[in-house]
Amino acid sequence: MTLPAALRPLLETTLGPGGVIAVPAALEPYERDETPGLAAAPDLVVLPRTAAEVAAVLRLATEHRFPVVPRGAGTGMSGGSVPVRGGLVLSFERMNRILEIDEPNRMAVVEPGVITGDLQAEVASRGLFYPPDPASHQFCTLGGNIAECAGGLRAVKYGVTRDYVLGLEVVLPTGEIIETGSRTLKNVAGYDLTRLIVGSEGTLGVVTRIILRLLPQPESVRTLQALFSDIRTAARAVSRIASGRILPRALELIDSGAIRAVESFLKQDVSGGAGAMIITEVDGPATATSGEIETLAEVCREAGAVSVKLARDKDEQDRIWKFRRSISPALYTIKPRKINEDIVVPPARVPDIIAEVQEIAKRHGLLIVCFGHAGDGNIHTNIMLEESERPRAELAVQEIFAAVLRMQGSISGEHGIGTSKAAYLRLEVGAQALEAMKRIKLALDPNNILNPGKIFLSAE
Ligand code: 2HG
Ligand code: ZN
Repeated sequence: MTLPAALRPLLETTLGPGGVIAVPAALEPYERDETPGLAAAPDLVVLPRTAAEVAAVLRLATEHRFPVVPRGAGTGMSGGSVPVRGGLVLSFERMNRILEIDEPNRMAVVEPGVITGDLQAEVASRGLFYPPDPASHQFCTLGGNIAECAGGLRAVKYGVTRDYVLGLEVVLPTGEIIETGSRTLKNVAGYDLTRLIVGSEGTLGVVTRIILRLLPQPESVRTLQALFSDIRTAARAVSRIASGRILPRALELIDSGAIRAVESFLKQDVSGGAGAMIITEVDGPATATSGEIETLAEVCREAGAVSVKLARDKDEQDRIWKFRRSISPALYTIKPRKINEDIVVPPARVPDIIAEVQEIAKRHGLLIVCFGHAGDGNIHTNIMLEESERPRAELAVQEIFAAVLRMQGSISGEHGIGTSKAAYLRLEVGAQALEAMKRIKLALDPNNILNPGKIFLSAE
C-alpha cells in the first residue's frame, strides 16, 4: 500500500528527530523476520519513545486506514513482524529501558524494546531470576516475547512468557491507552486482558510497558550432556526423565542432523559421530542439585547413553548451551529456505511423535531434522528441503500436524501462527473457536489496521 504523502511530515512532527525512517535502503532490514522465504516492504518505519506517540500513530492509522505492524528484534519465526500489507512498522528500538527493578516485590518494569538477555543479566546481578529463556535471548526483545508468548529452554520447569507477565500498558488499535493487571501476584478483577494480549501476535494492541514477575536466583545449576547412538533411544531417555521424580529446568533432545549441522557451523567435533544428544539441567540448593544431576546421569546410562558428561564449571555449561543455541542458525546456513515447525505434544508422547516424523520423512524422501524442548513436548521439526521438494514437504507438514493433533498436541508451542501456520489454525481450534477469535479481533480492532494478515487467512 502507498501512504498518503501528507502523512510523513505529520509523523515526523509527532515522533521528533530520528523518529521516522523513509530511505528505501534503511527500510530493508524491516522487511523480514527469521521466517524463511517471507519478505514485504514497509512504506515507513517509525520509532516511538512513548505510549502517547504510539497512540498518536494508531489514531492516524485509524483515520487513514493504513496497516501498523509492531516489531521487536525480528527474531520471530512465523512472520509476526513482517509488514505483509505494507504500511508502517512500529519498531521499539527507542523504547528499550529497564524502568525499575523492584527487589522487595521481585518485579521488573520494562519497555518492550529491552533485549531479553539484558534483563536476565541485570536481574541476575541482584540475585534475581527471569526464567523465560528463548534460544535467541541475546537478540530477541521482551515485547516480541510477549507478542508471541515465547517459550524456550526452561519452560519444562518454569513455564513460558505468559507465566511471568503481571501487567501491561497497551495502546489499543483505536488509540486508547489501557493498563491491564497490576503489581500483584493475584488479580481477578474482570477479564484477564493481560493473558489475552500475551501471544496475540501484535494483532490486538501495542504493548508499551510490561510488569514482569521475577524469582530468586537459584543457588546452583548443574548441566549434563548425554550422547546416544540413535534418536529413538534418546527419546525414550527423555520420557524416563520427564516422568521421573526430578523436575529438570531444561531437557533438550537433539538428533544427528542437528548435531552434524552445529559441528560444522562451530567447526568442532563434540559428539564423535553420535546419533543423538540430550542436554539436561537442574537448579536449586547445591546440596540437592549434585545428587539430582548424578541421578539423571544414571537414568541416561540405563536408557542406553553411550557417554554422559557433567559440566564441571560455568565455562563448560556455557559451551554446552552455545552448542544448543547454535542449532537454528546452523540449519539456516545449510538450507536458508528450510521449513521449521514448533509442534508440541504431551511430554510422554515425544517418542511417538519422533517415530511418526521419521516415518513421514521416509515416506516422502525428505530430510527432517528434529530437536528442541523435548521435556515439555515441544519439538522443532525442520524440513531441510531443496526447492523442487516443496510440494512433498508441504504434504509432510500436513501429515505431521495431523499426527500432533491426534496426540492432543498443538501445531505451535512457541513460535505463533503468523502467516506461516494460518492455513492450519482451523484444524486445531475448530470453526467455532476460530469465529470467537475473529470476533475478539473485530471488537478491539474494528478497522483491521493492527498487523493485518496474521493468524487468520485473508480469505476467511
Ligand atoms: C530454538 O529452540 C528456536 O532454537 C528455533 O525456537 C527453532 O529454528 C528452529 O526450528
Ligand atoms: Zn525453541
